Amino acid sequence: MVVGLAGAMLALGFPAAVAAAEHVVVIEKYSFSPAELRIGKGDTVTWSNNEKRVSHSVLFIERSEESERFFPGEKWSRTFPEAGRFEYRCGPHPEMLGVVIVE
Ligand SMILES: [Cu+2]
Repeated sequence: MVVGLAGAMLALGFPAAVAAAEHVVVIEKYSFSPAELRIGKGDTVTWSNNEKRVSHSVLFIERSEESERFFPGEKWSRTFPEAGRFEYRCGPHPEMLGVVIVE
């Protein structure tokens, strides 16, 4: 029986190649939607400010890492190469909370 390379790799437990995905979190009415987002390693999340006049940022609480403030119609993206739980809030509006869970 002849087994192709792909079949042999599957048999050995190699995962099929999966392209990194893009996800969008909409910011509107002072909230992140979805507030909880599960993604895969290597995926990118883009936060899109859909407000009428207020700017926001994305501040990763345990990492002291904050985006620039971005204004209505603007976006900010980050890629997540490592698994983990990334809780964040808006810098200027601490009541705005979200989390990215990288699996
Ligand atoms: Cu904000």
